[in-house]
Amino acid sequence: MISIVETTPYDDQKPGTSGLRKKVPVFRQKNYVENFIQSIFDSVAGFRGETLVIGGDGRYFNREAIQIAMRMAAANGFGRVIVGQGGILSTPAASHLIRKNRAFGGIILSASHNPGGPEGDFGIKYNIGNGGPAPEKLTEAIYARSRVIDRYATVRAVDVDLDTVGQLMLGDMTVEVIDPVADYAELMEALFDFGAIRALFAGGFRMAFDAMHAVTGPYAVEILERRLGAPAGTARNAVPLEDFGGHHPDPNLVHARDLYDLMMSPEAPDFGAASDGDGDRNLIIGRGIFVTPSDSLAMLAANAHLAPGYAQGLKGIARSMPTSGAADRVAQKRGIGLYETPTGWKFFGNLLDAGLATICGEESAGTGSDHVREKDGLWAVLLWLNILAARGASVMEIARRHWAEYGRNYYARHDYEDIDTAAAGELMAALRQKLPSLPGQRFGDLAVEAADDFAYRDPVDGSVSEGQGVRVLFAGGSRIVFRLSGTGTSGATLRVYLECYEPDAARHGRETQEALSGLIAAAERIAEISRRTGRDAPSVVT
Ligand code: VG1
Ligand code: CO
Repeated sequence: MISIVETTPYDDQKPGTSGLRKKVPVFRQKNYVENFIQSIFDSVAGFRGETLVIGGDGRYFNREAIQIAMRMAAANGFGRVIVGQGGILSTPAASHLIRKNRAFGGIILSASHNPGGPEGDFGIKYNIGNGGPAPEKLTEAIYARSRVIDRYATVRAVDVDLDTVGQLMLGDMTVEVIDPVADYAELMEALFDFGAIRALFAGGFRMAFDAMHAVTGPYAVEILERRLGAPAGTARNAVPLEDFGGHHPDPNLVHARDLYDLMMSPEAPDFGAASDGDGDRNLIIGRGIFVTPSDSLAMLAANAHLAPGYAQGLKGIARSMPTSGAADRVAQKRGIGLYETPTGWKFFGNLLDAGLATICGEESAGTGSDHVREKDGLWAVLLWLNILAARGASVMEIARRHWAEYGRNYYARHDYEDIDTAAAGELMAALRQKLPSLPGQRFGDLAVEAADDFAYRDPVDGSVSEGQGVRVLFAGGSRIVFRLSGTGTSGATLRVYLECYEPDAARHGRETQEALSGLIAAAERIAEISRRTGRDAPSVVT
């Protein structure tokens, strides 16, 4: 029944910030998926008879990839696969299932916010037994294996029926097709005060949740509408589509523009939110106010104790380096630890496992806690709802009071997408070369105090990750960070992160781009963005 198939390696199966992401036609090459999955199995040991969780964001090619993964799991000796009905599992739901079932690991099929479809993007990510993304040591081992792989194991069998909940056999392996939503919804109910949120909706509170035709649709309908009593239609675009309706399922001000426009209009409901392709990110918009993800992290951390799951307080807060320092001020005031990690959720796992941090976040709209080992879009939305219910205040009031107490970190990210890869590499190399000469230089009112290439030493296992982004730090706490995206699939994407701190409440009503204009000009002069990329403006500002 088991067959060993000869294969030849590909040289481009290097996982990025979050798994291996490529165009669908790349994944469709002969044995491309098989090579990568066998490379995962060859890089971990001790899974005979163990459980593997498999699911994806429902995008084009999801079902085919799942069938391949299940056959290979059976041939490689796994005892059981748990798979979401229809092949659906949001990333945080998969993380929860791995933990709950004490699974050996999980395979998540997703390219997250990247567009889908036959010419769109696809991705494969491996998560370890703690429910979190494979750490760098393991992704490097997988990549090394993929470069020499010469055979893979599979079983010959008809496709598993993914649409019927139930149990069946694939070779000697059990396959359990489960409801993708139930366990996750139960976990949310354990963390938050559903009674208070139900009362909020019963009192006429209105919300718009945009699932962007991605994986969170069924989760949002079940939790917001069925369990919390929000009116039908609160979850919009709630049916997952293989091509996300032709859109990018990226919850930012460009791709979730309709929601933003609604929230800024006179008809705005009380609360607006969206999630991305695989359900691990969130966008939070109050009536008349967009909450930057960095601010959202700080505000959630400052108010988390209002939710039953966090009533004991937080052990610490972790944020990725480019995320603004707003959360640092909350940590400082509470006297708890603040950890600054490289971009990507894989760096939070050790901190959460060791009990050093309870809440983590990234500027890219990822927020989460120790309830799983992934960022979690709906979790953030529900924590906001719990806080709104407990405080009886609007998003606008909560934000204003937060800034008045802690000061405001004006923040924006400017993305230059799909630029020439060589030009992007040269821009970063030139920046790195400039680092020693930057301190002491002035750009308008801004004086450079320090400049470096961020390196991280994991406080738990001592591993070091270098080259994680160029930081230019100015006197007074303003800063610019430059890094290249590790999730794109065509050309390169330059991300420029801009931040300045304003303690004076009288100056908290400024327009963000205006507050950052000095930094925007300095970024151009320091990195020569327009000359090197041929672009005079970013493609996306968030
Ligand atoms: C981006 C974000 C990063 C996030 C990653 C995966 O990475 O900046 O914060 O962890 O996407 O998120 P990069 O390397 O392109 O900057 V997801 O929701 O797209 O899996
Ligand atoms: Co995502």
